[in-house]
Amino acid sequence: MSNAARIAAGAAPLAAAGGERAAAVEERAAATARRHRLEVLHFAVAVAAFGLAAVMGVTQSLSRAGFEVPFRNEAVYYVSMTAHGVLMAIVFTTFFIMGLGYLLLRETLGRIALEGLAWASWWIAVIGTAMTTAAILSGSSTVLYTFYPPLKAHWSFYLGATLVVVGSWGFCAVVIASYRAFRQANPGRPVPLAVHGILTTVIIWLLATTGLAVEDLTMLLPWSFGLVEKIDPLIARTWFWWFGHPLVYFWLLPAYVIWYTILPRVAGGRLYSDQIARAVFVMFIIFSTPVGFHHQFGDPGIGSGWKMAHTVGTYIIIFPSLVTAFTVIASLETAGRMKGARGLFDWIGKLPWSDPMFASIALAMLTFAIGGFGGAINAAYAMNGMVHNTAFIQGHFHLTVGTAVALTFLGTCYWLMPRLLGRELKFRRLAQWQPYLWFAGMMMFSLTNHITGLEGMPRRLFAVDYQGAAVARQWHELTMVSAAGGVVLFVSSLCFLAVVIATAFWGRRIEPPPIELAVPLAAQPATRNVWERFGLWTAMAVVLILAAYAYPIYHLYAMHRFGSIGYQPF
Ligand code: HAS
Ligand code: CU1
Repeated sequence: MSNAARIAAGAAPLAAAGGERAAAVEERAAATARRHRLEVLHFAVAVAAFGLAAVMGVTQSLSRAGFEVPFRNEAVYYVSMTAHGVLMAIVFTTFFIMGLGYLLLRETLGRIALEGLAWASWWIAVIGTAMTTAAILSGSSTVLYTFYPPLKAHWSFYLGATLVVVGSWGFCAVVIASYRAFRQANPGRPVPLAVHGILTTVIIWLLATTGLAVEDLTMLLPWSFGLVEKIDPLIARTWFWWFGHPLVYFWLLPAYVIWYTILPRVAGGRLYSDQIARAVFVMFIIFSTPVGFHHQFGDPGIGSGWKMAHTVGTYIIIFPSLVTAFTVIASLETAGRMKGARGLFDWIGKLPWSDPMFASIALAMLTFAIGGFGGAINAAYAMNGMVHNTAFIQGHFHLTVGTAVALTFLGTCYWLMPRLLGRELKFRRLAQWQPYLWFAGMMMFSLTNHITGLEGMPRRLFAVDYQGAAVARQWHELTMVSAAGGVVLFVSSLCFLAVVIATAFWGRRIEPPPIELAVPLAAQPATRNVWERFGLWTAMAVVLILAAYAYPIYHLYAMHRFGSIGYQPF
């Protein structure tokens, strides 16, 4: 129809209609972005922390291999490593997880309870992050991300970290309040799976951070303020690992939420089983905390029987991840079959490998299969003696938190941006390449670290040449490969940052696609069942934690303690 004919028929001219449509899309995109401001600001902090930490990561891997990067010396290396660990492992992850949690509450429950508290918590966590980062970069707090005493940081480091945790507790309160509001409004109805998973994450985080709070409030803060002169490193480490192990599931479970509730849909299939997923989350509540001694096999003062008990717990906590492997692979198989695959393995080829989110998560999962296997090695008392404090461990955690979790989060950003900002992804090609680069870089980086670790190379090492010592010669070539891996990872990070920044500021406005979660293969039960007895599961977790920790901790406090003054090596 020509414009004249359209006008005669009472319709708007084409150009005007197109313009109106574009304006309407623009308006809807802007409204979506306004609606998701809280989540977007959380993701923005996460991405900023990631970017800063990525720069540090590449300089460290080069420095370790002996390359003369700018400002290279021991002090700068350890400042950089502290910042890299804190920004990647704590800030990037925690802000991403909080943003994801708020988004899933808003989308699946319709609203977030206590949104004012959510905003206040964001501010508190941002201020805490700024304090801690400033303390690290000033050089006064070179304590690495585990901040073991007697290494001593400036009080602002500990206070800033405390504020980040306080902010995360605000997030926990919001999740719990939203869940309670849902239950009141929907008696008997099960909560959506995504919220089930986020609530589980929050319960684990609250159980975990109790240990950190004790370490911080009774030991690190008074010591750093000068109120006490000495600190007991062993007791501090014990409280730290009460926190530090379940911390890894605080990172992992939001990734599992994505694998269970978003990935099957992105792949074009169904979630294999909603009920198995819920059971998996419950197992994590019960078993993820009472296992911390697997980080302390080498520590004196803790009985070997207790270490054995925590080892058993560690092997139990592997089980829900094996079940997850089964369930997500089965879900992906449904996707391939729905697209016509008939053979044993041809469904794999039918998966959307050029979709940046799918590729990120599929590669994250493949990586986790290796990292999880390494975890089982770490957890064996005798084998741990071989790998503890060696490069094997940094290999392990770059596969787990550094890829299974981080690459899942990066891939999810590609999926989120059009939906939260109403903007089309810029540089789609880069987004498609980025996960593959990450995977390749991480294999070069981490597998070599596993091997050099077995050859005895310590972790957290400024330079691997040991000033020409013979033992260091066998590490040399593999460390070069590892450094090259660091460079590939950095290129991958730059691709990610380019896509995300360009999309956020200059992406074309589009109609925001709907946020749709995976549908399970079999209909899920219409009423709440045993998996939703969160009170019961938490009570069981508390009993197990007390059984695993009460006596060993009592014993540590009852022993004669000498304590140590603080050290600031640089
Ligand atoms: Fe660990 C040390 C044991 C999991 C992180 N771990 C660390 C440290 C970090 C860390 C950061 O027992 C260093 C701490 C430090 O600085 O000192 N870890 C385990 C065990 C598991 C485990 C048993 N770790 C994780 C996760 C982490 C993480 C998850 C972060 C997110 N870890 C240890 C021990 C130490 C340790 C010791 C202390 C070592 C020492 O001496 O210092 C288990 O939870 C792992 C179970 C996982 C699996 C894998 C399941 C696979 C899945 C994917 C399958 C899908 C596929 C899809 C293959 C059994 C779910 C492919 C198909 C397609 C078509 C795509
Ligand atoms: Cu652990």
